Amino acid sequence: MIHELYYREKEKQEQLITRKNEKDESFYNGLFDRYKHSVLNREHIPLTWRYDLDKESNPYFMERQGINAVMNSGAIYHDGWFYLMARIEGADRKSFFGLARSENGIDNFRFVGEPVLLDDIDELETNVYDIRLTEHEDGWIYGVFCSEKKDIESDDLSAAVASAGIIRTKDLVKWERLPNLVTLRSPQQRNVVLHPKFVDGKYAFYTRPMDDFIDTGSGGGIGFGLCEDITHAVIDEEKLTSIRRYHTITEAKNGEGAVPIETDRGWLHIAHGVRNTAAGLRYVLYAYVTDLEKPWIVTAEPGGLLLGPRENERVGDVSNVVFSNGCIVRGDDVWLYYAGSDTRMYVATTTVSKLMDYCFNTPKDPGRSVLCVQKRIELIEKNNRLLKECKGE
Ligand code: M1P
Repeated sequence: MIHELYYREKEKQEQLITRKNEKDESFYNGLFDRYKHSVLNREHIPLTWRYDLDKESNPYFMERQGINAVMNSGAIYHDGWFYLMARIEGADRKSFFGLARSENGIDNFRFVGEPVLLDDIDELETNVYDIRLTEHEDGWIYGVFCSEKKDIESDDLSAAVASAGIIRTKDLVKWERLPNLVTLRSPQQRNVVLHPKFVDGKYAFYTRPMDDFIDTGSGGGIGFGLCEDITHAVIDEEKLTSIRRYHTITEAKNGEGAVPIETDRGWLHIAHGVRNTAAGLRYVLYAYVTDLEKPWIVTAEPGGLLLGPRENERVGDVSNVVFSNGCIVRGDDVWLYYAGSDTRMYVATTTVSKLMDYCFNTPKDPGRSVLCVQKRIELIEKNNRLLKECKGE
């Protein structure tokens, strides 16, 4: 017999799922809109994924398999739906993937099917997370995610090895697992993103070479590498693309975020940059553009952050973090999905035109305060001249 509390909790969840999400009018920057509510959080997870509904075996109607967070989600528009492939973190800290979909990309996201059961290709793999979904010109939809296992060479209990796992599908239902990406010159990888087009006839990946599980060490930034065969993906050389710099938002580390967006002026990238503070690492989003033919060559690099954690977004399991691994583009419109503090998912909406204007017309980080002040004074003086002229209108 189904526990009566199931119906009460189901009704509460229904209200949450069908709640309208509106623009947060208290925020304005001319570039994107934020929204009042998160688009996905742990309360969106179907009750059947968490509770045993049977009154006999679960008399207290207790969560038997709790969920801690819903975060870093890949995104894709497919068959008329906005899909998020969410990183769902169980109460046991293990993450897995689940698909939620919505008709407008802003609200009414509802999980569909069951959690994705990956082919078990390595019994040492402990955790999987942060998938990026790429609709590739070869006809497949690929998911590239972080596959993590304990570093058995180390005595440190926290020492782990991260690499990029690869799955592919045609329908978002049946997933085929391919061998993990091998990067011959980098011992660790996270934030690996498959480029949607062949480059020089090869599969192209944005990588994030690291010497260590947490620190990127000598890894100078986001890498770019080619491989011949995605069914046995091996990258030898990794060129650097968006590099880390002292006293910028990428000083501690950076990583590719969403799949790059093709525009007539180049590939538009949304990435994350990390800096250290007394309160720990601070993650923000930034944007850059690369050349259409040579998508590792940076052609526009606006200074500073595109989107940083604000208000509720700042608070969660890993506070002061925004992280994006998925965008959806339809025509000129962009839905930028990002997680707040490793806890819940948000959306910001903008357009490709606005993002490109931002990328090409925001001053580059000049690297020193005195130069930043000079740049700002130029802006103020220009505005003052304009205000003076317009007074006489
Ligand atoms: O906690 C913030 C993020 O930390 C890692 O990202 P990165 O590899 O760039 O440091 C990941 O664990 C990511 O999932 C997490 O959101």
